[in-house]
Formats: sequence, C-alpha cells, structure tokens
Amino acid sequence: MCASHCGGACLLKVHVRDGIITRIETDDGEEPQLRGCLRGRAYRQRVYAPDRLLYPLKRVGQRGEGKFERISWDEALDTTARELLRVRDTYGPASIILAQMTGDVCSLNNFGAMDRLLSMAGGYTSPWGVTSFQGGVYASLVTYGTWFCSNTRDDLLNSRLIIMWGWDPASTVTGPNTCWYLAQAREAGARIICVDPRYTDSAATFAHQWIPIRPGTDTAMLLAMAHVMIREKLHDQAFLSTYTVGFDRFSDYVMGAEDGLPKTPRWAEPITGVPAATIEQLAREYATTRPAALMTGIAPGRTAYGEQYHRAAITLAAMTGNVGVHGGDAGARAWESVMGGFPYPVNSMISAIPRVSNPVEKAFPRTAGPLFYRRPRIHFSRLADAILKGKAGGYHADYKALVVAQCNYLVQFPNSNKIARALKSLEFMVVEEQFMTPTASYADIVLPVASFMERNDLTQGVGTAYIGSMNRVIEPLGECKPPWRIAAELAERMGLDGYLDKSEEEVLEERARQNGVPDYGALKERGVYRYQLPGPFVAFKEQIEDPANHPFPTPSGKIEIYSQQWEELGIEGLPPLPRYFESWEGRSDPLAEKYPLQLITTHFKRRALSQFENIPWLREVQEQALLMNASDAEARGIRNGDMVRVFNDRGETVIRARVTERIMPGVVDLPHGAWYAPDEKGVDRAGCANVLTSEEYSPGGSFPYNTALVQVEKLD
Ligand SMILES: Nc1nc2c(c(=O)[nH]1)N[C@H]1C(S)=C(S)[C@@H](COP(=O)(O)OP(=O)(O)OC[C@H]3O[C@@H](n4cnc5c(=O)[nH]c(N)nc54)[C@H](O)[C@@H]3O)O[C@H]1N2
Ligand SMILES: Nc1nc2c(c(=O)[nH]1)N[C@H]1C(S)=C(S)[C@@H](COP(=O)(O)OP(=O)(O)OC[C@H]3O[C@@H](n4cnc5c(=O)[nH]c(N)nc54)[C@H](O)[C@@H]3O)O[C@H]1N2
Ligand SMILES: [Mo]
Repeated sequence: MCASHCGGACLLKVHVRDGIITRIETDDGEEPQLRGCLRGRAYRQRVYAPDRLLYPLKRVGQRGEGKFERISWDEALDTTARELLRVRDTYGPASIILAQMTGDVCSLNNFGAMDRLLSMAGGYTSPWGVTSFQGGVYASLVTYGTWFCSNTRDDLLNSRLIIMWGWDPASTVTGPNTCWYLAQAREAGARIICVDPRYTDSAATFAHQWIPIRPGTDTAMLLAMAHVMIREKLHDQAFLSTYTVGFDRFSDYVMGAEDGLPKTPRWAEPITGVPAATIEQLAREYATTRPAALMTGIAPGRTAYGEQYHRAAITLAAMTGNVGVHGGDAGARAWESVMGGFPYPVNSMISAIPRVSNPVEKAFPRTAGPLFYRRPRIHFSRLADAILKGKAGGYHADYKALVVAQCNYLVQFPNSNKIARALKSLEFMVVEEQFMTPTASYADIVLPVASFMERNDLTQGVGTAYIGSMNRVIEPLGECKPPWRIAAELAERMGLDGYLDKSEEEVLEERARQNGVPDYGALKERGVYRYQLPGPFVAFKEQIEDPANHPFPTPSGKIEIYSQQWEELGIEGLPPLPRYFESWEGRSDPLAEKYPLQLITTHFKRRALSQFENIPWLREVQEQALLMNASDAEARGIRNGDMVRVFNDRGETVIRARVTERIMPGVVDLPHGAWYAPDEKGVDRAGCANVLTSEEYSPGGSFPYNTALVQVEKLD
C-alpha cells in the first residue's frame, strides 16, 4: 500500500521478477476501490531513480555546496552519535533540534523513531505547529473540544448541497474515495458549489457554480453569510439553543450591535471580491437546502488569522443545523480519521514505537490554556530565526545541531533564503533522505533511507474505514535502511539501552491488533483490512441525538461559538468569538503598492509536497509554472509561456507563466514543492514558492503559506 502523505493510502499490486520491480498495477476489485493515482503508479521510477541515495555520505565541501563522499555506515553512525553527544554535553540537550515531518503516513517509520532516540538521550527542541491545518486544530478544539470532526466520505451521498470551500480533492486526493463519492453525489442530484480563487479541477469536474474569492478573506464572506441568515431569520434557532453557547454574542458582532459595523454582504464585497448578491444567494442556499455539507478545505486556514476562518465555518455549520446529521458536515477540518475519530480503535499514525517524554519539553513552562497552544516553544516557521539568533534573540537556547528526518525543510518551510543562511550557521546537521534534496545538500552526514517498497509498515487513508499493510516487496536498495532501524542503531552508538526490544514484525502485529485487526497474516496477504461499519459515520451524531447523555467535550458541554476560556486567556488575535481581522500582506496592506499580487502556493497534482519532483513520468504530466489571470498578464506584457520573475523583499524566483482565466485577477498561484535552486545571484530558478512566503505565523499557529504579496515581471 502506498501512503505518500497525500491523505490517500492506495493498493499497489507490485510485480517483482528476480527481486526487481517490473510493473505496478492498482486496485480493480470491490468498491470502494483503493485505486492508486499517478504517483503510486509511477513509484517504480522513484525506487529506481538514478539519483536515489544508496550509501551514507559525508560532506567534503563547504556547507550547502553539495559536495559529498561515500562513507560506511559505521563512520556515518559514529560521527552522528559523537556529534549529537558533543552538542548535548557542551550546550545542553535543547541545542539539538529535530525537524521531523511525514514522508509516508505510517506507524513505524514516522516521527516516533527519532523522537524516542533523542528523548532517551536527554531531550531535544521540538518546534510546534501543524503545517497542514494548525488553524483547523485550534478552531476544532476551541469550538468542539476535539479535533475529530469528520464523517466518512460515503456520507456525502446523503448531501443535497456540497460546498467545496478552498478544497480541491481532484488534485489533493485527501482520501482514496473522495472524488468517487463526489461524482456519485452529483449524479444523485446534489448541488455542488466551489469557493476558491482558482477554478480548480474539482470545480471543473463536479461544481455547478464557481465563486472566486480573494485569499485570506474567507472569514469576511462567512460572517456576511451569517448576517444574511440572521437578517432573514434563516438560521436554526432551535439547534443553536440546544447545542451551542454564545450565539447571541456572535449575532451582536455580526449585526453590528457590538462595534457599530454590520458585517453585511455589502461590507464583505470589497474585501472578498465576491458580489454581495452572490454572498446572499449562497447564504440562502446553504441555510435552506438540507442537509448540506460545508466541506471546508484547510488552505484558507493557512493564512494570517486562518483560525478565524475555521471558527466562522463551524459557526455556520451550527447555524444551519448541519452538525451531527447525515449529509451535513461539522465544517471543521483537522485530523481526518488517520489519528482516530471513527468508531474503531485506529491510531496507526501514532507511533508504534513506545514514546518516552522529552525532558527538554517537559521542563519547559507552558502558558495557561489548552495544551495544544504551546506558545513558548519555537514555532516551526521561526526555526531559521531561532537558529540564527538563539538566546540573544529571546529564544530559550543556542541551537547547534539539527536532525532532519522525513522532511524537506529548506523547500517546504517559509523563507527558504533565510533557512539556507540558518543551516550554514549550524555546527552539525544530519539528514535522513532518499534523494539529494536541497535540504540534504546542506547536511554534514546524509543517511540513506529505504522506500516503503523496501520495508514493512501499516497505514491508513482519510475518510474510508480501513487499515493497510505496506509490505516489503524488495530488499533495500544499496545500503538503505528503514528510519526506525537508523534510530535504533544510533541509540546503540550513543550508549542507550532498550531502544526497541521487539522485532519489526512483532511491533506491527501488536499495532494491528490494537487497531482491531483480527488476523495480521490475512491483512498482510490482502494488503487491506476493511472495518465493517453499520453505515456512513457522522461525527457528533450522539451529541445531537442524545445531548443529555453526550455533552460536547468543551468546558460548557456545548458547541462553543463563544469561548469563555479564550475570553479569559485574552490573547491578542485569538478572540472568544470568530472575528474578521484585516490581514498583513492582504490587498489593503500598504505593501500592496509595491507588491500588488496575492500569492497562493497550492499542493500540486503530480507531487506530494516536494516528493516525486524528480520523477520523469510525473514531470511530463504538469509543468511547474506560475498561474496568473489574463488581465494581470496583459497589464505586464506577459504572454502564456513567457519566463517571469516573481519577487518580493524575501526572495525571487524565475519560472514560466501560465496565463489563464482559471485564477481570479489579482491572485497568482505558484504550487509549492519545486526544489529550491538559487543561482549565483541568489535567484531561485526552480519556481520554489517558499522563497516568497513569510515566517510570520498566525496567532493560533497557522502557517500563512497563502498570505504573501508579490510582483511579477516579464524576464528580459
Ligand atoms: N497531489 C497532492 N495531493 C496532496 C498533497 C500534495 O502535495 N499533492 N499534499 C497533501 C497534504 S500534506 C495536505 S496538508 C493536503 C492539502 O490540501 P489543501 O490545503 O486542500 O490543498 P491546497 O492545494 O493548498 O488548497 C486547496 C484549494 O484552496 C484554494 N485556496 C488557497 N488559498 C485560499 C484562500 O485563502 N481561500 C480560499 N477559499 N481558497 C484558497 C486553492 O486555490 C486550492 O484550490 O493535500 C494533501 N494531498
Ligand atoms: N508554500 C507552501 N509550503 C508548504 C505548504 C503549502 O501549502 N505552501 N504545505 C505545507 C504542508 S501542508 C506540509 S504537510 C509540509 C510538508 O513538508 P515536508 O514533510 O518537509 O515535505 P515533503 O516534501 O514530504 O518532504 C519529505 C522528505 O522526506 C524524504 N524522506 C525521508 N525519508 C522518507 C521516507 O521514509 N519516506 C518518504 N516518503 N520520504 C522520506 C523525502 O524524500 C522528502 O524529501 O509542507 C508545507 N509547506
Ligand atoms: Mo500537509
């Protein structure tokens, strides 16, 4: 099973002859199928890519110069162990940072491997913030008291109206069957509306209507929709009275009783770029078509004040009585099922390797309030700043060593140019990789990682009830090792006993059992175990059907449109009610005179984040390019296919322009994930979006990857 961090987890039938993969097919069996996409089916090219890293390497040139020499595992592990111990003993364990993400969504070879090692060794600094949906995590926890707010995707078949709000599953998968159910819902007569600055593939395929909206202004539009509903008495007062607290306060804010500013569609029109009449139409449609699923994407949450968008969307879902009912949706998006939340014991993304608490984090003071809000630690987007400044910049340590695992830090995090500077200042950097990524090219030691074809694991996809087995189909290439083995062997070299006292198979079998799989052998043989649910699962159904016995897990036991707890915390930018804040680097920022275009940085169909960027078949599918509206192009003398400079004060990249009507005027899209390739002048030549994005994070921790102003010029 392939689980390449796209939210899908799909069956691959891998044909092997003499230990070599010859062909890959996918599921063609019972519905709902777990059909692999272009990436899974091109995986043979990834495994045998000519640039696969097969041996440990050590740096021989300057840091970042990319000059390496092959070394033995003994030398690689000894050097890494020695350096980590040296940094720990010289500067303290907090000087070691782990930058860890999710190469493949799996149980054994995930963040738990390095976390255990470094925690056992005395601890490390762990940056906080969920890149994907910190805004959704925050809003779900504040409003519902849990981040498990999702239905199984088959419940879309019960919807009469589906609003795809900044959500493009035709490109981003987010569940192996999402598009299949959208297609069926449409055939069954559901109306489908897309609210997005781009006319997405999902809109082109499924939607009856496209409503373009300016990035980062979604909260304003949602508030204006609430205004229409309240004004026209379309909201479900009985639902609000029974299940929520604070609607009256929200209503006062929306209607202007609180601040003298009614949040009318006319107010929202110049902010959002959506005509007032369209806002009214959507508000009426959402309030009167029952049931309706507001499928909020997480991209609008990856903006400045992105948390407020999620809180406002949840409020609208409650106002229309669509929470906890079939065909509705709670309007929140965070950990969709892969961390749990469905009615079976699933925790396959939680590490199968036992965790010990990290002494550095444990000793660290937390601010009051829910545990997820860990302000004192370094936000992941500020890591480069922390490395560059250390204690002198107000951070809690001087950072000297960086361990990078399953993460393309330099490419995927904001302000790549600054990250590059920070990496140069480190004393030691080790990277676990399959390829010589821009990040790996800065390492002192590179440790080669086996692909999932070369190791065993368990996985899960979003929205469908199953667990999958990632079976090893070939021996590891070259001297590659699975991440958990690398951590275990490092533990030995660092003199740490008891890293793991079980075999790989024992760990996985135990995890499968914990996940309710009756027969691990059968799971391995079939590749998948499907949980039998009595029907589509709907989050919060119990709370809605039997509120007396099933309170929401919030302080009040209700859906908290207004949160007393957050009133008391009084943190700027995180008010107790969903509110619209004018964002930095929005259209009204004075900076817009210099940089008039709003940049969004979407997830690309042929990549998963920055993965698969180097695969020839996939590169043929889609060219990396800047999407811009024909009117913006014309004003700059740019024609389709021209090379353009995209720039702001943080950086510059040169890339081809794709001129189209499929993106609204004033907005450009540079899909992120292209491998940072600065030339001698520091101008990126790959179309790497993060040379342009800002490390300024939102008050609730959202990464504002879709909040950045740029200018575009034709390259002379
Ligand atoms: N093929 C592929 N699939 C993937 C991934 C990948 O890289 N490639 N990545 C996976 C991962 S890790 C994640 S977190 C998810 C991400 O999934 P998403 O966050 O849903 O993906 P995006 O492409 O960033 O954005 C979805 C849509 O939101 C729109 N959008 C951007 N900003 C705004 C805004 O301010 N308002 C509104 N209304 N719309 C906006 C974009 O135009 C886009 O059409 O996808 C997963 N699936
Ligand atoms: N501008 C912009 N930037 C973004 C986003 C955005 O919307 N806009 N989205 C953000 C989001 S949602 C996310 S989740 C992050 C992701 O950020 P990352 O997780 O850093 O992105 P990946 O490209 O998946 O990098 C994983 C790296 O791990 C390597 N690797 C090492 N070991 C393994 C392994 O065992 N298996 C696999 N498969 N790979 C391994 C891969 O080769 C790859 O280089 O990016 C964020 N960055
Ligand atoms: Mo993500």
